Amino acid sequence: MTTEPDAKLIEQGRKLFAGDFHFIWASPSIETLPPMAGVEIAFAGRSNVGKSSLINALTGRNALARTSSTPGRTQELIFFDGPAQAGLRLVDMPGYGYAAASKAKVASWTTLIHKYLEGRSNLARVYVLIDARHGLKDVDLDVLKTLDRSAVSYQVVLTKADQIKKSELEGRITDVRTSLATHPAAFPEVLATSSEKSEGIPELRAAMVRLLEERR
Ligand SMILES: Nc1nc2c(ncn2[C@@H]2O[C@H](COP(=O)(O)OP(=O)(O)OP(=O)(O)O)[C@@H](O)[C@H]2O)c(=O)[nH]1
Ligand SMILES: [Mg+2]
Repeated sequence: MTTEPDAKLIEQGRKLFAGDFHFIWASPSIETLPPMAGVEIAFAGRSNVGKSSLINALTGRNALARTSSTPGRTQELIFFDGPAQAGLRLVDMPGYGYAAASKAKVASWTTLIHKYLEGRSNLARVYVLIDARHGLKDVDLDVLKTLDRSAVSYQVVLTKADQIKKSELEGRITDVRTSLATHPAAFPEVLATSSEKSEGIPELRAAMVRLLEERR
């Protein structure tokens, strides 16, 4: 399903995310981003896909990022800093493709998302979250195109893996991998996660440790 990260990286990931992660900044617009510092990793995806929940699962905190069962919860770019020596910053993004919000709001979020993904030089990785039940949609493909254009490395992470059967999940992973073959900036591997059941969380932490090591 995914390449097995070694035990050492998993342990380093556990330690890194056992440290203190805290809110530092919220940006409603591209003009109000915080000064760049450290390695930034962003979580993008359709509204309600589970971005904020994944950040909470990674950091082991129930309410670091605000979650909600109704879409459109996160309305700004929310920045969280990790332990001081780690130099890691996580960014919870507003969701895209939320049909029930006003046209003006959707347009403003979409512009913010694309502008941020295009032009942030310390943005080291974007995790593009896809609901394991639904797979890639057109709005996701628009975001992948922006990431390909800006050459930001990204990886697809399936969420809510607890909601479908193992066999179905395997099929979904294969489908997404096939679609990613035509995207130059995409990681070929697809990670399956469940924030509810903590599945795939140690592996995702390990992937971020590896990225930090590469950036040092
Ligand atoms: N079963 C299950 N539900 C999940 C999982 N992750 C998130 N959810 C649920 O999905 C809903 C949306 O989660 P959020 O984390 O708020 O989603 P988001 O992507 O941040 O949403 P916006 O900020 O509105 O774009 C909540 O009701 C979560 O409890 C998961 O792994 N499994
Ligand atoms: Mg959110």
